[in-house]
Order: sequence, then C-alpha cells, then structure tokens
Amino acid sequence: IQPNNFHSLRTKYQPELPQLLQLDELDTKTETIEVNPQIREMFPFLCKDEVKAVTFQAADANENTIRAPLRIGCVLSGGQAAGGHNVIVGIYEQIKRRHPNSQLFGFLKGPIGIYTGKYEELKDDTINYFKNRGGFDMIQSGRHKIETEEQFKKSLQYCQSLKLDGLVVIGGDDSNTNACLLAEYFLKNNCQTCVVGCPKTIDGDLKNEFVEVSFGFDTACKTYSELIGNIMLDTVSSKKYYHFIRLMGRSASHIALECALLTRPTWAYIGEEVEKNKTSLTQIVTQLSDLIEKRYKQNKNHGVILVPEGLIEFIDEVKILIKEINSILASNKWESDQVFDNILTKLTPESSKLLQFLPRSISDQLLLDRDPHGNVQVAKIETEKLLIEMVKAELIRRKYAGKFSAISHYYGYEGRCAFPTKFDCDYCYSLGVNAAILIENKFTGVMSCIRNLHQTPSEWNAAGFPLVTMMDVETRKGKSVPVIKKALVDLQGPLFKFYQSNRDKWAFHDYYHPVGPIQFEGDQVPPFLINGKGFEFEEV
Ligand code: FBP
Repeated sequence: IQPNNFHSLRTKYQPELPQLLQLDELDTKTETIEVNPQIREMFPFLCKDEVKAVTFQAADANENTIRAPLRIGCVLSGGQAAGGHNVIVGIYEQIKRRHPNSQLFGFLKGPIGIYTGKYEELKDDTINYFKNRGGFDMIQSGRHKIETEEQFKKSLQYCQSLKLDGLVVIGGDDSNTNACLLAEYFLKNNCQTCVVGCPKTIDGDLKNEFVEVSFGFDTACKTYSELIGNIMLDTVSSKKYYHFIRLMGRSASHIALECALLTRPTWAYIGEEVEKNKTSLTQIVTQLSDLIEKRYKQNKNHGVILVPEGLIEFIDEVKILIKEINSILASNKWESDQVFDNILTKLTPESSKLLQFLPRSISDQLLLDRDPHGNVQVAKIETEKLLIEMVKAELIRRKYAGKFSAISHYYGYEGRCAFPTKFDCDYCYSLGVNAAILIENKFTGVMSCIRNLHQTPSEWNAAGFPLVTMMDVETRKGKSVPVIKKALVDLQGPLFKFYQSNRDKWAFHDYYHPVGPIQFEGDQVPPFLINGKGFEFEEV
C-alpha cells in the first residue's frame, strides 16, 4: 500500500516516552506480591521462589558496561487494536539503541507463526513504514492458541533455534494466559527465552490493579464517537429517524459506556447492568417503547440508542440459551442446515421457545461456530436489528400514534485499525520499549505495564507485573484452568455512576455532544476508562 500524505506525516511523529524509559542506565527494584495458591500449583517454575513485580529507577551511567546485541521475537495475537505496530516499533528502536546488531523477528499470522516457525526479520524500512500506523498488517495476527504438547515443543524449538532472548506476546486476556503458560514451559525446559506480554484489546476488558487500560481502546472509542456524533447531528437536523448503533466489544460494555460519556446519546445499554437487574428481552423492549412514546409526546420522533454488542449475552434468558447451545454443540456435529432443528429437540422447553421466538436470522447467528477460545461470535449477531424489530412490533401492539422509523448501524471493525490516537501511539511505543527492557533484565512471565496514564507521557511509570498474579482458576470444558479474568464495567465505579445520574436528562433533552474527528496535536484527553482519574466531568 502506498503511503498517503497523512500516513507520511504520521510516520514522522516520534512517540513520547516516560522520563525513566529515556534513561540509558536503569536499576530494577522488585517487590514480592501475592499469588493465588491454586495458581502457584499450576505454575511451579514461575512460582518456585517469591513472585515479584519489577519497577525501575535511574542508575549511574557506567561507561564500562558492555552490551550484547539482543534477539527478540514478537507476535500479534487476536483481534486488531490500533497501536500494535508501535509496540513493535518501540521494541525495535529500544534494542537498536542498546546495540546496533540487535535483531527483531516478527512471527507471522499470530501464535501459529511461533509453532510453525514462520517469521520475518524486521528491519528499518518495515519499522519506519508502519510507525504510528493502524492495523496489524506488518506481521498479521491470528486467533490460534498454543495448546498441545507438540505446539509447545515446536514453539520452544523455534525460539531456541533463533536464539531469542525474549518473546513479546501482544494480546488480550486469553493470549496473555497463553503467554504465561509458554513462559512456564520454557522455564521447565531450561529455555533462555523470556516471555513478556503486552495488554491489547479494543474491548478494554484486560484491566486490573496492574493494567490501567489495554491499548486500542482509546482509538476505537474515539473513532466510534466521531461517527455517533455525526449521526446525532444528522438526526437532530432531520428529526425523523431513530438510530440503533451496535458497538463492538465482545463481553464488557466499556466501549458503549465510554462512547456514551463522550457523546451523550438518547440511551445506552450497559450489559453488566442488564445482567445485574436480570432485565429480560421483553423488559428491554418495553423500556425502549416507553421512551419512544414519551419522546413522541414531546414532539420528538428521533433518537440515538447505543447497544453494546455483548448485550445479547447479558440478557438472562439468552445467556441460558447460549450456554445450552454451547454444551449441545460441544458434543454433537450436524450438517449446517440441520443444526437448528436438531438443537431444538435438545434444548430445555424455555430455551427452545426462545430460539423459535427470535427472528430466524438472529437464531442462526446464535448457532454460528464458536471462536478457538469458545466465545460466541457476538460481532456477527445483529442485536440492533433484533431490538428494532421487537420495538416495532410492540409499538404496533400499543397502537402508537407517532412515527417510528429506525435505522441500524454497526460500528466495529472500522475502529480497530484506525490511525492510533496520540495516546495509543505513545502508550504502545512505551509498552514496547518497556518490554525490551524487561527482557534485557531477564524477567519472564511478566506483563509490560505503563501506568499513571492520566498524566502526560513523561510522567508515566513503567513496570513488569507477573502474569500469575492476574490469574484466577475457572472450570472450562470440565477442567480447572488458569485464566486472566475479563474486567467488566464496574457498576459502583465513577464512570457508570456518572452516566446513571445523567441519562434520564439525556434521554429527553437531546444533549448530544458531537466530538469530531481524532486530533493528533494539542491537548489530548486519555480514555475515561482509566477510572475517571484526573477528570472533571462536565455536568450538563
Ligand atoms: P480481542 O479480544 O482479540 O482483542 O478481539 C476483540 C474483538 O474485536 C471483539 O470486540 C469482537 O467481538 C471480536 O474481536 C471480533 O472477532 P473477529 O475479528 O474474529 O471477527
């Protein structure tokens, strides 16, 4: 692809680093942290001694230090998220600063590239081209897992034959769980390759006391919010359409909440609240129909409704239905045209009734193949259309006197590969630099973490936190397995509370707030998801 003017301009931007990471000499400082005893048992090598977190501090410059070239491998895992290229650029520029003969290898098409030994050495021309650019096309990504003994063995062989000092796994919760298993396997087999994770996912659900936000979230929310704002201006001009906008974000509703705070829609569903209140599909349709009727009495036949793509899985009866379908599909195989009829015979009466009640297009989408991690592909379930159809039917039943003309939208893939915001450019570059430093200092099984993100980049902190401290034990397919838990929207947190206390106003008074396109210069507002730290919410 030829660079366009904007791309050429962005490649010239040198991302900002935290002050500490700009120094030539760093001392490491470690601190013991608690690990769940069950997890300790599952990772005996990583947890052999005390498990420690690492931070850095300035050290005296030492001209006699002899530095050896570093050899690092990297892999992009799972769905695209803006900024992934900058993690790689950060690793590359850091290891070249340490020694000009250092080398970086990109494993191709995700984890499968590691255990099949498909890689490419990354050099100046590639790195310079992809700097500050969206997408994962430099080395591509994939959703494969390293699962079987053979795959672990092969991964070790390829890392050893490349004499890698380290492997950086750039991925979400599942990929970082996999990274931790790989780190354990390498230690057990005396392999010198350290494994370091980097927190990626637009969904924002890889978040815990160590990770403030995953990269790509900021760019995705700001991209969607620009589009939502444009729709708002259109609808408030024509005053004739209800826009139902489904937003990507597989499970958690962080994206929907962040976009709601940025744009102030007529209404936004938050899946976690729907789950907590056990709100049924019928209740959602009743609420929406009430809202539309009330607005009609104010002479308003327009609105913007945000629907998180994970909503469908949070609705109690649908959740039960999906669980039943998952377990039936796990033990049965049918020709695709026979799945629907066969499943109906095996579901409980309530779930069978629901599956038949849903429009056929939606029930077919619920029956689609699961991804390699067993997730329902909510990105392919058109919940926004389902709601429109059901609300339409309900309004007809109520003999609604107003006009209900609805348009559906899905904002998903367009937010994952946009040019990364300045925040994501700097954040990802810092994550990459930090990952390289962790490897140089021989830390393994840790996540590269950049914190204090509500401040300007020079004030950010860098750390390495052991992946085992982020894990819980879950039962999957009847087996106890370690997993990094997804962070859902905190219904007691400041962001949801702010939305909750404002939404009734926004529902009836059109406080639409079009944010416009992403700006790359001037003041930057980091994502609200960093727990609202440092932000004054503007009451309207
Ligand atoms: P990751 O968790 O791998 O970052 O991917 C997240 C996501 O973008 C979800 O928001 C979405 O539901 C899903 O990927 C779509 O997956 P696919 O790219 O396989 O269609």
